[in-house]
Amino acid sequence: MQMTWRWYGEGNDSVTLKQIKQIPGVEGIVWALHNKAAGEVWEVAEIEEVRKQIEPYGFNMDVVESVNVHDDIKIGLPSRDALIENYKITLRNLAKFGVKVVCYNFMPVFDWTRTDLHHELPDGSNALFYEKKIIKEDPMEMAKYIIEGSKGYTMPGWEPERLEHLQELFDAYKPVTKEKLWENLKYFLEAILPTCEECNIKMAIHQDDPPWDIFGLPRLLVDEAAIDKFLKLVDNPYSGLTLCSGSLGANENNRVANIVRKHCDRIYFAHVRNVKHYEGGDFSEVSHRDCDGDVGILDIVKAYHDCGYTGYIRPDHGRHIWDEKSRPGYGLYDRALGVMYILGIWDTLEKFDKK
Ligand code: DNO
Ligand code: MN
Repeated sequence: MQMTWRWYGEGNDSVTLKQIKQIPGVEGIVWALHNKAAGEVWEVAEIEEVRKQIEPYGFNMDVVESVNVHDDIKIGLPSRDALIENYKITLRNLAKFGVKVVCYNFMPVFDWTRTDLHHELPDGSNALFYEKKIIKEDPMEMAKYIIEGSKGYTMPGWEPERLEHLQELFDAYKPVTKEKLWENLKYFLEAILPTCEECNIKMAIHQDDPPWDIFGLPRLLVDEAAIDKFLKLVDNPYSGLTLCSGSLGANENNRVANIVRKHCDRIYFAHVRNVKHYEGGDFSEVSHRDCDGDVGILDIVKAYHDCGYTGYIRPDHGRHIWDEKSRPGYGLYDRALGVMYILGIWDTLEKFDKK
């Protein structure tokens, strides 16, 4: 496997490349053009700017997270074809820089949703928290609540420009049933996969977070059965998974290690994150240490190791510790501990459990 680190870019992240360089084992920066709205072409000159920042540190830029999919594509509007053409141009431009994996998601309207971005854990650290009863029926109210709590950082999918059109967006989604959303996902993949083959870029879908329907919007990638269905929907090796243990793990019935063992050859990017369950479906993000949460981090990393996983991996969100001020879930310290924990398990398995 290859250890990576998600970085939001110069001036857009509290963590510096110099700091990342000092974390043992990190080989690649997982990056994106975060100023781009979904549907816009990523121009070569803009990608070149990022390359100039990353390469002097000796990191690869093989993985992009994410090239977001425009809602018109998810809804299946006639405008989707032009937007898909833009997506293909972006893929071709990324290929010029050697990009190998593009992470994306197919969640309607929002990326991940939490109700508290600074929930205090018993040890005094803060973490992202989801409490079912706080999820407001009105997504606009929810958006306000989240923006206030995010301390100035814009969360992916919750950008103020997008939220201005929230009601229109919700109206447009009204006819989109789960079946329709699957069809639209299939349409999107069938349209872009020839370009992926030509560019040698693997598409890696991220699961929905939380893995159940919210605000009346359908959600597809929520469990093992849905992942099985997805991989059969378009059975092409250029379409695979970003397997996110934290997103799936929010549902206590999901056994992520089983999914790793079953689909290892179609996993191109691994997100390792731990989650603790509370009564009634509430959950908190916690440290990466196995016993601090419920997703089975040791089983998951062992499953990757047993399968001879050679893809990209990263710690996912971290807690906020040691008074760090950072983008929610994306500080330096706890994610660096996550890297060391994952590498600690991996190195131990390499040395003592060689098959
Ligand atoms: C949460 C994060 C996500 C992810 C996007 C990918 O688990 O990994 O925000 O970046 O959903 O498109
Ligand atoms: Mn993730």
